[in-house]
This record gives sequence, structure tokens and C-alpha cells, in this order.
Amino acid sequence: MNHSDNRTVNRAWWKEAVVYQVYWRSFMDANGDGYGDLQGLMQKLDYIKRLGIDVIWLNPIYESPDKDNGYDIADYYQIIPKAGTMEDFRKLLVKVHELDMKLIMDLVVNHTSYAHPWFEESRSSLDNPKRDWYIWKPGKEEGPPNNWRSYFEPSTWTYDEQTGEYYFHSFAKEQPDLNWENAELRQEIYRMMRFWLDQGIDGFRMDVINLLAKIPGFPDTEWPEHIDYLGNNPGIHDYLQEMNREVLRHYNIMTVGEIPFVTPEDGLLYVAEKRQELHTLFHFQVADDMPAWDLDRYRHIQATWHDAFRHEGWNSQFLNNHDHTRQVTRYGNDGAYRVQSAKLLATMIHTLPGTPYVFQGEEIGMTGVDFPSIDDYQDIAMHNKYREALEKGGAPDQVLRELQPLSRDNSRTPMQWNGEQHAGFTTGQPWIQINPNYAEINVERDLAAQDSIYAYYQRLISLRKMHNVMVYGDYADQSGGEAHVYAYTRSLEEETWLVVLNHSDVQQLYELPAPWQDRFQHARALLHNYDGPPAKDKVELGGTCLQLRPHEAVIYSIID
Ligand code: ISL
Repeated sequence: MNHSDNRTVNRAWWKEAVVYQVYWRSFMDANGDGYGDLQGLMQKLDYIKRLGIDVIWLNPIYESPDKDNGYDIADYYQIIPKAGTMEDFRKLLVKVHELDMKLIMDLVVNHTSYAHPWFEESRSSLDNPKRDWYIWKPGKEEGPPNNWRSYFEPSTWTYDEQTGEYYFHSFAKEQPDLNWENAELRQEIYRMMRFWLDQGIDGFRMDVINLLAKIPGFPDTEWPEHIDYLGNNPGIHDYLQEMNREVLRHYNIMTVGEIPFVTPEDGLLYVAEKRQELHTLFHFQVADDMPAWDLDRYRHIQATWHDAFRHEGWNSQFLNNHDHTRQVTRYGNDGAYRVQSAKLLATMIHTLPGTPYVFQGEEIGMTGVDFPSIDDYQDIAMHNKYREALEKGGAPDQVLRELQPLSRDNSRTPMQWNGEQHAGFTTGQPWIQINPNYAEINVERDLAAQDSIYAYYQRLISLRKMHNVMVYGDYADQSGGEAHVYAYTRSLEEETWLVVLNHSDVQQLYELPAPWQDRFQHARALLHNYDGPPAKDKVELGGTCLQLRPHEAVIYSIID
């Protein structure tokens, strides 16, 4: 297929797919223990298929003490009992494939749980054969080996009495980092990866995969609070190219790296096709670095990543996941314009370049939550940050209010299936409170309404199956001077789409680009998020302006 600028685009199933993220512990509980599980997920596969989904990303289901909700693995070859059994997993995979969907698993190999037998052996003695599978250092001047801080703790080091040394952890002290310099450890990881790929899974989402390599010598840093020193260090690409040689290239799979701290240029080093490392990535220049909606900043980010990846990389598009507050609350309007806003954000994510990710519940416009007490929160990151702030003299109520908007628990409240007890998620006591708005916002209501957010996602996703321009079309920003209107085109061969989005609570005007003012009379509105006529019929001021209602989103096909 020729690209609009005459370069050939390599087509691939994972470039054309829409991915649905299942945070299983909050998705559907089949056995009434208050946790979602694999059998509950199996009950809801038709619901996911009906949305038009191609790939399911399943958060970690491995044996774990669950200090970080499964991102602290104690056995890579066992299923955590609260999720189910290996037999449940195998049945799930068969059913997913029977529905012509694919399943990618979460690969967490930067660290394990401190309860993993490998770590228990490693910590047992200085000369244990697995000592070097983790990162151990003697202290310095009565303190840790250096001044780095971790994602979840004031220090990346924890002292271990047993051998009088410190071990390294990029996250919680319960999550010791593996030492990827150890070739034996790497081979053991590759063996585990082959085990899961030989089960028939269709790929991996790779947890903080750019953290595997550490700065040589672990020198002190001038800015401990800026933890980007944890990632993108010398040797990381050698590891990923070895992983590709040893495992990835031998399977028809999809790999998406979770890659914090990267610019577009650095990101391309992980996903450029010729480098044979990963297929695609999540960057965090929005989710980690843009606390609230900022259209100018977002447009700049989209343009720089598109320009860098245009011919040899492949991006992902997301605004929320299990770590980041629900998008309609964080970046949209979850009040008077919740429905329009949810549809607008979906339109944006699905029409920008890259593979779009749907986080469970965003397809019905689920919102963030403000629990009244710190005791209602379950997330280890929230509790560690809360404790650290209080130790620094923070006032409990003030600290809670400050942490609430970006708490990871905003996205971890259970799926809202209906307006009955516990939103139909469980017959038991849910592991985390249900969002109190479940009576108004739930699947049952959305499935019953023609103009629901769910129905809009169905139409949006179905467009992708019919129009390659949505997948492979070149991107160009067409926004005018209006601060709240984001407009852009996607063009491929003879087809051009114009997407126009009003990211505000008030009406806005969008001046059509001059080259299209006469052509626009023939434009067709393929999808819009209001029930009235598309904004095209509102052309006023001589037919060159669109009059956009609050949070109005429209996709036009501009026919030559
Ligand atoms: O949560 C974040 C910011 O609030 C993210 O930066 C996130 O911690 C980071 O992207 C790494 O996330 C991944 O690894 C963590 C785990 O807690 C997260 O759930 C996982 O998505 C450690 O495995």
C-alpha cells in the first residue's frame, strides 16, 4: 500500500487492531470472593467482542503476594488463586481465539516479588548461586549505596540484615529489581517467555521494559526527585535485541513496551522496525507529564511523535489505564458534558496515528472517584506517598486532597455492569469500593440506549475496519487560532478525513482551512457526538466557519 508520501507502509495486524485492557481484579467476579477473575472475564467476552475489539491486554495473573496488585510476581508459572487456575486460563485463551480475538499478557521482568524463591535464595547468603540475579551493594557512610529515589519509596535501596547489604528496587521494597547483567537470569526469563508464548498467547505488554539496564556504578545524582535516571540506560537495547533474537522474532506476536521518560527520538530506538526490538510502545509525555488537559501541549506532543515515527515506528494512543485516572475526569468533563466528552476523547484517541487502547469502563464513560478516607484506598503507591507526605509534616486532609486526583485507584474501581448491588460486579464484598455513581453509569443502561457512549465506541471502532486512512493515513494538524479547537487530517491515497474537536464547555468557531472551503460542501460527516445535524450544516459567516457545540466531535470525509 502506498503511503500518502509515496513510502510503502508495512501493514501488520497489530497496527490495525483496537486493544481492550482488562484489569481482571476489577472486571467481573464469578465466584463471589470480591475479586474479579478469569471465569468472570469469560462470562463477558461477548461484551468485549460486541464492542469491536481485536486484542485483549490482560494485567498480570501470576502468583503474587499482591503488594502491587500483581506487579510483584512470586511465580511466573502459576496463576494467582484469586484470578483462577491454569485450566481457567487455557479455557479463556481458547474462547478468546474462538471469538477471533487475540490475548496479550503483561510481562513484568524488571523486578519480581520479594517472595519469589529466586529472591529468597539470592538474599540467603553472599555466595548463593542466585545472589547476582538481583542487585546487591554494601552501604556507604552508614547509609544506602546512593541517593536515588524509587517510584514508590524515598530510596531505591533497602537494607537486608541477613547479609548486611542493600538490595535495589525501582518500585516498592517488596519488588526487588532483577539484575539483567546476569546472562543466566536473562536466559531464565527467555525460557519463561517461551512457556507463555507456547501456550498460544499473542504477545506481551512489557512492564517498564526500559528500566532493565541501570546506570553503571550507581553514582549519586544531583536531582534524586527526577527519577528518569531509572530508565533508558546503556545496555538496554542490547538486552532487547537479544530478547528479540532469542524469543520474539520466532512468534507471530505483538509487543508493546511501557517506556516512561522517553522523547520521540529515544522512543524510536525501541520500536524502529529495522532495529528488531519491540513493535510499539506507550510513552508517558501525556499520562505522567501532563497533569490536566492542555491542548497546545497535547498537539505539540502528537506532532513530534508523528514526525519522529512517521516512516519507521509505530505508536500507541491512550489517555488512561490502571495507573492513570479515568480520562473523562482527568482530561474531559465528567459533569454536565460527560457523554459528549467521553465520545470526543474516544474520537481523538481512535483517529490519531497509532494503535488505540480502550481501558475497561471508558466505553461507558466511567469516572474517577474521591473516597472520603485514606483507608478506602488500596494502592501501595498512594499509601506510600501519603505516609511520606505526613512524615514531612503534611496535614492528613490536605495531603489526601492533593493525592486523590492522580491516585491509581481512580481507575481501579470495579466495572459497573448494572444498577444493582455492587454494580453487578460481585455477589461478595468488593476488594475496593464501587464508584457511587454506578446507578447512573453502567453497562446495562448503555446497552439499552442507541446514543450511548458504548454505541458510539462501536461505530467508531467499526470505521477502522472499513477505512485504512484511520490506521495508515498521514497526520497533519489543521487547528486554527482557537485555543480549544483541535482539528487535524488523516490522508491516504485519495481519502482525506478531517477531525474537528471542541475541547471546551462552550461553543467555539472553527475556520475551515482555505484550500477546503469550497470542497467542504461535499464533505460527509462520518461520525459525530451530538444528535443534531453535523456541524457542517452550521456553516455560517460565508460558509467558512464551523459552529461547534460544547465538547462536539465530528469526523468528516473530505471527498476530492
Ligand atoms: O503509576 C504511574 C504514575 O502514577 C506510572 O508512572 C507507573 O508507575 C509506571 O508507568 C510503571 O507502571 C508499571 O509498573 C509498576 C506497576 O505498579 C504499574 O501498575 C505498572 O503499570 C511496577 O511494576
